Amino acid sequence: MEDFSLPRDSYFLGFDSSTQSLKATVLDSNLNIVASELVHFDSDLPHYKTKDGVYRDASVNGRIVSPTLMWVEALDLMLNKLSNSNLDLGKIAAVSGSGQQHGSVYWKSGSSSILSSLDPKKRLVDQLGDAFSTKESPIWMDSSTTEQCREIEKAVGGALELSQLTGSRAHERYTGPQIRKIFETQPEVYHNTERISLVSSFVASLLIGAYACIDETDAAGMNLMDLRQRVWSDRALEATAPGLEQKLGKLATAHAVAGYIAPYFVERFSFNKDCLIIQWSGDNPNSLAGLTLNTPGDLAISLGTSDTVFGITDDPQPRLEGHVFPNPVDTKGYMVMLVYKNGSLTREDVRNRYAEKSWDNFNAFLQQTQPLNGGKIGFYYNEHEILPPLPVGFHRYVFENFNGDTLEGLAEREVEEFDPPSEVRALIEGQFLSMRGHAERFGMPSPPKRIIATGGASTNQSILNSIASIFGCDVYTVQRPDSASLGAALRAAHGWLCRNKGTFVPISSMYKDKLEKTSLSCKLSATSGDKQLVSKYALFMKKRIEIENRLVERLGRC
Ligand code: ADP
Ligand code: XUL
Repeated sequence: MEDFSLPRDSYFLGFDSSTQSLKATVLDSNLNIVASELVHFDSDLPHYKTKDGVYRDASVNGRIVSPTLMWVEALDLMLNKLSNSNLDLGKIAAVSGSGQQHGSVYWKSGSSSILSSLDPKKRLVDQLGDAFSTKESPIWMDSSTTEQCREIEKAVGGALELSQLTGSRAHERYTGPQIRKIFETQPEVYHNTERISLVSSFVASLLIGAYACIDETDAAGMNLMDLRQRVWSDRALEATAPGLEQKLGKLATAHAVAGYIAPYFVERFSFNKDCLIIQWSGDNPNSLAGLTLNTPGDLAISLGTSDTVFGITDDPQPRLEGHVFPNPVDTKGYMVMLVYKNGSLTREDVRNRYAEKSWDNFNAFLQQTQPLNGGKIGFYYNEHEILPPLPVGFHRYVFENFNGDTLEGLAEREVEEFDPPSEVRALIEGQFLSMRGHAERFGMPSPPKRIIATGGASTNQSILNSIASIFGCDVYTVQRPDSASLGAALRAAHGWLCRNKGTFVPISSMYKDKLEKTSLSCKLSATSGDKQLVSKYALFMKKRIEIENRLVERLGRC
């Protein structure tokens, strides 16, 4: 039998450069976590004055960016933390990482020489201050590019055509529309840019001291790649901006080696010079890897800054809603995903308004209210929502005398406010009923065989219970809620193995038959329970989607 073991006494490091923090997870050769670290942008790097890791630009509607240099300084800080821990960085055989998807970095002409000659006596942040043609990176929360989205869709023959070509219709946060906006509104920035990186390929570039390729999975979040051929699409490139292909560089598969770690890190932090940097990818694709999601009936729900629902399929049907990406851990198949912008930060806001800023109170409210919330339905948007495309605002409705058996003859009434416990339940039921409804409409399994929950809010048992009763299936969690950095560490090991074997090997060969002995194992955290309740929720969900459709007709823009 072929040996797929990893070299003993070696480590595999995975990062996650996300909206609010930079995280790191280190796995040993048995795939057990031996270290983890966190740099929280707002509190560890307060001089950038971000809130939740971002700047919300009050002068331009929907513009949300992050300071590019903050991500660089976070890496400086993280490597200091790791080298001051007990971990021997010299034993790290491979590194990979996750980036928040869609965010982009604009390297100024001439910066490749700065990258290739980093001075190990200085911090990265002190050397890269002049390396970017714009200091602010547009990120996934941005919604300022509606005009560019419509222009791009029109140029390629419509929204559905673009979705079938690239895996998604044009979305405001997607990198293609963001690049087009920079080209249209700041042409000097565009022309002065020699390379555009995603957050994922950006940090990989720092680590190899040269421009890293963009990986095919994260590239599918740009509206620029031909999803089936896995090459830049000429039609999409032309619809976006002139001379773009040379600024993007080449594509690579997620398991490919981006390069060896740059001498800077060998000298400054004592990494081994043979340490491999494996292509970085998006945070959601890496979560899929970290959750070992490989069965088409399984779904993952990630409850981080954004909420996402994703699974895998062999036969994707790109539509106007949802996203299709190449499978990040296999040469075959696809990843399908839905994304909500109003995730954890909106839960925090409702907690702060109605539950005295405490998760304990929030959970007590969930426990003391009944499923179906006495017919109360809420829509809570603190940010312009992606799914459905609705502006900021709260909307509340009540079906009087609702018992969950029938909605025949019942009309909803709009109300100003609920009592605090009902606000909390309306938020949570609303978020997961919307997920269930849209997931079914997108062709995701219903009910799923099981759900694996991850992200910061997956540590909340009351939320997990609600997911189980609304979706009607068991909910599992992994040992730690940061599956994106865990998945990145696992992909680092996978990339190392593929390089060592000289060919692609399935990622599962590393943990087959021993999953339970690794830090990748899942545990049952909430059970599906009452089937009758699941049907009642189906009715409630139908009604919610009807109200949602009316709200979109009245207030939406797509
Ligand atoms: P990201 O990786 O997108 O930056 P995380 O996955 O780290 O986000 O999740 C951070 C979020 O987790 C916080 O914004 C917080 O609201 C949420 N969170 C943490 N603990 C709880 C809890 N007990 N209940 C609900 N949400 C929580
Ligand atoms: C995915 C998306 C978000 C970010 C969050 O399309 O926009 O989930 O990846 O980091």
